[in-house]
Amino acid sequence: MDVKNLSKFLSLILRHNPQTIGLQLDENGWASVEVLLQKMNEHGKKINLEKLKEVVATNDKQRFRFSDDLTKIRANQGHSIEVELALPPSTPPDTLFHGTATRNLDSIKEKGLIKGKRQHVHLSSNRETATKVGQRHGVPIVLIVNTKQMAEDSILFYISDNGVWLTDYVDAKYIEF
Ligand code: HQG
Repeated sequence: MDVKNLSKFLSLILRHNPQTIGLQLDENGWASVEVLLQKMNEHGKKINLEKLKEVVATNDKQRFRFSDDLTKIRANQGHSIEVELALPPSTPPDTLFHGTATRNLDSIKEKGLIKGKRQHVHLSSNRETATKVGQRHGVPIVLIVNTKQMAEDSILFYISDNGVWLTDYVDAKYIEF
């Protein structure tokens, strides 16, 4: 498997489906590096520590991180399985961006931004990134979120280790369409 496919597989098991290879994540989303390598190899995904380090280091969005002692690994964000990332709340910039597809607009106007299958609503710090996120779903559109007002209304925000802003829900009243 090349680095890109290994990275996609890691996203699958560290965010959505660890049981695919019989892996267990702890409550904070960490997997043992030793067990991960063993289980991946048992399931035909040939990888060693050196290769895993390469996947983590070269990932375009820095989706994964090792614990400081290199014994554990987790995805920085994007989980659908329940994990407690234990990130401290952070004060967001005055505005953040959310990239989506135009066909979602009516529903977002009605219901706001909901997390759906994921653990958080994801917001980007710049338009360019948000446009790319939206493109994954169809014709992209970037919504501007009044995060200053949300923070003033005591809504909590977290920033993942790879710079994605996370929150639970964005009411439509905070969105500029
Ligand atoms: C939309 C990628 C209708 C929402 C990115 C989005 C991100 C609604 C879709 C990360 C809605 C969910 C997450 C509503 C929200 N009605 N549609 N009320 N509320 N939506 O993939 O934010 O490459 O779960 O706009 O970079 O697109 O995987 O979330 O279009 O950080 O590392 O429902 O995934 O990172 O889609 O992307 P997703 P997302 P990775």
